[in-house]
Amino acid sequence: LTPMYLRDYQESVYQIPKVDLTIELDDERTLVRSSMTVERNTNRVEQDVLVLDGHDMELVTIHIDGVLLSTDQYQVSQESLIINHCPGNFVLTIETMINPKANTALEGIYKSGGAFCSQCEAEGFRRITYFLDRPDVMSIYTTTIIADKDKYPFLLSNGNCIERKDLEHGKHLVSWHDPFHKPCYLFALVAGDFDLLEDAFTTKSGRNVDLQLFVDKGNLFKAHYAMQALKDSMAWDEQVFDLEYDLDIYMIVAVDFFNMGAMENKGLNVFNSKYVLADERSATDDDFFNIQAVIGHEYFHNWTGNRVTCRDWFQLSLKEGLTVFRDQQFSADMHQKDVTRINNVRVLRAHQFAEDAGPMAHPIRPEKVVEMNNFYTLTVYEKGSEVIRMLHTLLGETGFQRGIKEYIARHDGQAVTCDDFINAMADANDRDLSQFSLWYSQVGTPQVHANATYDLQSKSLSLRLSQTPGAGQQHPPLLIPIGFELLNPKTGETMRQGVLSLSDAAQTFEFEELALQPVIALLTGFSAPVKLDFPQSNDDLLRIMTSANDGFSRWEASQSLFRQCIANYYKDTGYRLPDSLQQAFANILDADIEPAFKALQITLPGFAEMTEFLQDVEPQRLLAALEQFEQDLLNSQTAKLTSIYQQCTERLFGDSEQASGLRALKNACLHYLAGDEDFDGEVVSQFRQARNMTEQIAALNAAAQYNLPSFENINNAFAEQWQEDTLVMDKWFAIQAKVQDGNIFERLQSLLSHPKFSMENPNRVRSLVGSFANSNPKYFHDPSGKGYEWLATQIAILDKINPQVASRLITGLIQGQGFCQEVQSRLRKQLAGLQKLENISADIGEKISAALA
Ligand code: DPP
Ligand code: ZN
Repeated sequence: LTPMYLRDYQESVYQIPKVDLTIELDDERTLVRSSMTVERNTNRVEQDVLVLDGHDMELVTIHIDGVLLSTDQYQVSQESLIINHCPGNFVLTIETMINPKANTALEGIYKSGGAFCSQCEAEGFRRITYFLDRPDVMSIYTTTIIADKDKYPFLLSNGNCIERKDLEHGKHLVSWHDPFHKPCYLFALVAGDFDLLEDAFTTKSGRNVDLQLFVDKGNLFKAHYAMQALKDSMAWDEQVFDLEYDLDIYMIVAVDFFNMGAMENKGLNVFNSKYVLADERSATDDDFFNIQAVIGHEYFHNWTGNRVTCRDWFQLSLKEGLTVFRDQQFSADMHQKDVTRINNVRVLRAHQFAEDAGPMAHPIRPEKVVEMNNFYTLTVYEKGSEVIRMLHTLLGETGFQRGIKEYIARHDGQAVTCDDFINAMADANDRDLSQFSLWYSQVGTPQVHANATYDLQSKSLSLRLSQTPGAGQQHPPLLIPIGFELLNPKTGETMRQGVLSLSDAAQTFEFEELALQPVIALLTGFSAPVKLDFPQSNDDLLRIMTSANDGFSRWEASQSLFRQCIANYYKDTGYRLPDSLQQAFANILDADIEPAFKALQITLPGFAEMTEFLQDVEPQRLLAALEQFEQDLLNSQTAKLTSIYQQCTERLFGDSEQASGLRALKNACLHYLAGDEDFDGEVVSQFRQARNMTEQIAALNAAAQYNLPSFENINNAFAEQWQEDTLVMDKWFAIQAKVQDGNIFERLQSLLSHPKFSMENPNRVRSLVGSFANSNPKYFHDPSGKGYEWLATQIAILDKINPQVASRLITGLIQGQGFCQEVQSRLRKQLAGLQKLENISADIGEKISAALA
């Protein structure tokens, strides 16, 4: 396990300005001929050795300027091809043979069902041919694909199609030319037989762009929403960022076997079908939301990622943090701002905070990497986006856009660093952002402590803020924007609001001329990715909950009340719901607020969020506390919950934003109500009468959650109804893994040999194995250690098939830091066992070593 360090970065001695690829597709013997123009950018003859990256393929021939090299002129190893005594400028032609069918790692070129497709980010191109597989080597690609015409009528690659012709033996050839320089990680190839949805978009400067969406045969009816999302993304990026699309064609292909969500290859996005295919009957409101967000995300990469790319992989957040920020802003504009923001924060706090406190904690710009695939993390993506958001807060929308313009003007066509980005933002706004840039190198979640005193005499408020690094970390003070709102305690009116810049270890902010002692909402909009330590009375929280302008703060106040109460249940098993909480909960239920917002307000902090909030957590005790709290809330408000549930049902119609809000609220109520077995009949009728997947799956989920009498019955009905729809069957597998039933381990075991399950398909694996580890805390943390053992067993199997997927699933085993010692030692036992695996991958190897260190 040899790490690479950011500090060791060196420019490439060679560049490859031009690549011509000819790829003759075959299941097991695909021939790749790569003809490259190579240029050395130094005159030093001692640097005449060219080291190309390559992995897992057969080298057929090498030519330099048309002359075949003999074997003493180069060396091939597991990971590279070394060519000695190269001239300064030359044409290098390499033929390699690869086996797409045997490629279960799903990097490079592989088969997904009947189609060939590719995935090159981060380092997959080296599995196609020998190359300088690093993002600062950028080339103009011409790609020719040859394949059987019947089986593979569509042959696709990046850029514009320049040639098509039929060949003998039933084959055909298609050539593509991409006029933009790009790193090899953005190369893509697809060959298959698809249904095609076509549309067009006229850019604001009046150019026509053909839009093509390729899906598996028979799935066209599920492609319309994604197409609309693409057009909305294109229009939004023009309106908000003044960025226009640059090629004449934009293609998206949906495939079933995919390690990630989707991939932004220039002009030819490849998508996990989960983020394309949807119709009301088979997809939930969340699915629709995510499809739009991921389509947007990949589209937005065209400028932030493709036109301006990363110099090296340590800079990944340069494109990902920025592009996540862009997709979150897009979603917020397309839906309800507050609701979108709250959901972003929930993910961050439940999962990124844990990562940042765990053994794989790293800055948003990592400094040390063993396996790059391990750094496509919540930290690089979600915290990276929060860092961009803080910049947006500090500079304002106008200043931020000025900075983006400058960044693109300076760096279009280049491979750059996070520092280049910050410098462009700083220069465009005449600001010194050197302190801010510490966010790129710090590790851990900082804490902000707040303390307020009001002086009646002078009518002034003094707010003392201080900051401390995350546990076990040390770094100089950060620049932290702290949003605030001062509320009149009597009327709830906003007396002041704004953003404070906390830049010292401790600072005091004074507010004058406040006739009354205000209630303070701090960290409004979740203005920084920190933990806020600001104890507030229930009265203050209730005031914020009902009166703050800021939606995040209203929601957060209710969550604070809940978290505090759950902590009391956790500490004292005899604790019961206080009247004040009953009243608060009733007030939320009665409030005249948007249904989607109310749904979030009555959704309790989950197991993962609470683990962040407590120390040395005993999982079963926390689960019992959560369960009892929920039960007590239900008992105190059964009538109100039932009546809202019924009202929502009556008012539900269609696919509008309003309807999805009502569904969210209805299902949030259902989540409580199903805790009473008497509600079983209602659950069944919701299941049977459902007009869409949101309602149907919520009913099945509730039945599984409480193991209701009807569960097996509707569970089987669901599997029967949807057996032919793999994406819906993924939802079913996920539910099987969450059933609250002592026989869960037998159930899981038998599902591994279910005809619809396959360890080779990442979506299936994530649905069954991932859902168990992440969403069934009760049995995952079974005191017998069986849950950990079952997960470890699956990881060992998967590591041989697809190390990237194995590595994603290991999170539950390595992030034990919030739990008590017994749990931690049980987890370590499983990790120690896994560490002994023969030929362990760098992917899980890196994480296990970090966890056991
Ligand atoms: N496809 C992944 C993403 O868009 C990696 N670039 O985030
Ligand atoms: Zn991305």
